Amino acid sequence: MKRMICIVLSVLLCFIAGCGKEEETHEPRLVLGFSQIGSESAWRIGNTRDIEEQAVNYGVGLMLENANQKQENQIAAIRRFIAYKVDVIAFSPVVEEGWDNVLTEAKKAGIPVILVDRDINTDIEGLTTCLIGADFYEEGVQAAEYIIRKADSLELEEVNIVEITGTEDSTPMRRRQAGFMDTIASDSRMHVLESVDGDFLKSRGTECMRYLLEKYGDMIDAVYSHNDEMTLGALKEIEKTELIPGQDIIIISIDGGQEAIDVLKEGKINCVVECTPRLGKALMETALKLKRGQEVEEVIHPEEKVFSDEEDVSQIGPRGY
Ligand code: GYE
Repeated sequence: MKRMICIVLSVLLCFIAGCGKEEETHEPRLVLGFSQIGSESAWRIGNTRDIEEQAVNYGVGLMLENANQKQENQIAAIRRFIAYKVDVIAFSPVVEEGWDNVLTEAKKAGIPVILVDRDINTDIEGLTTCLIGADFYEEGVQAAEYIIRKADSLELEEVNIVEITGTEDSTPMRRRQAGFMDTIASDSRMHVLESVDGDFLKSRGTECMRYLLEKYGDMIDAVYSHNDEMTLGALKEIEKTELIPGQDIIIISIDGGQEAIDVLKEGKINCVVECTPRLGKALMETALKLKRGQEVEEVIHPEEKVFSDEEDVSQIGPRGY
């Protein structure tokens, strides 16, 4: 009951905040139900904040629900959005499988669905309208191309890599791994000793690194971690040993949040592939188009950069997440 009151209040507030804008731009008002995965990382918290801010900017009434990493909570949230008859549903699926039933219900109710950040895997056509999120495969390619360049510049004959992966069966985990593996496959110097599941969490990054260091010790030449949180957690563990991160072990991360960029500047991380959480603007514009019955682009990938010790990292500005 309390939650429902909160949702209704926030929708009302968004309407009020958006009213001025509405008159100025003559945009139709709409209610957008958004199911967020959780608060597991700086990326995720930045993404939630951006969506909230852009909803206010665009005069969109936002019903935001945080699923605390659980697919069943996301399914329940989507069902509430359907019952509430929101205009558009958006969600960031924690994993790719298991959405057919609830999305078929949304389709029957005539509510368009936007995928934000992550994708789904389904055999049913037309359950979702579009995807707004990063090209995770390309991020994996970028990470691999960095390690290949690094091996060239250090004239390494062999590179033993350990991989700390994101949430099992999630899109960024699958595609960041695939892009990386496909790219290093043609370089005989590269060996992946082991890939371990760090679930995108800092605490798991520490646990995974402890396990990997116990098992492989100073055989490890490089760590490829699927997000900043796990990288920061792994660093804590490496710093307990004699090994110097950034020198004895090459560290590659993905996301590009402030904390990781600060550590990159200290030289303890070698490369950070950017993944921007700023998807709110594209989300609001797409939701408004759907409400007006206009065509939308099937996939919207934001532009992303790579930050590394190959450039003057002291010049990287504030990240905002
Ligand atoms: O890299 C990670 C987060 O899906 C792109 O999820 C997102 C990932 C991001 O928790 O930090």
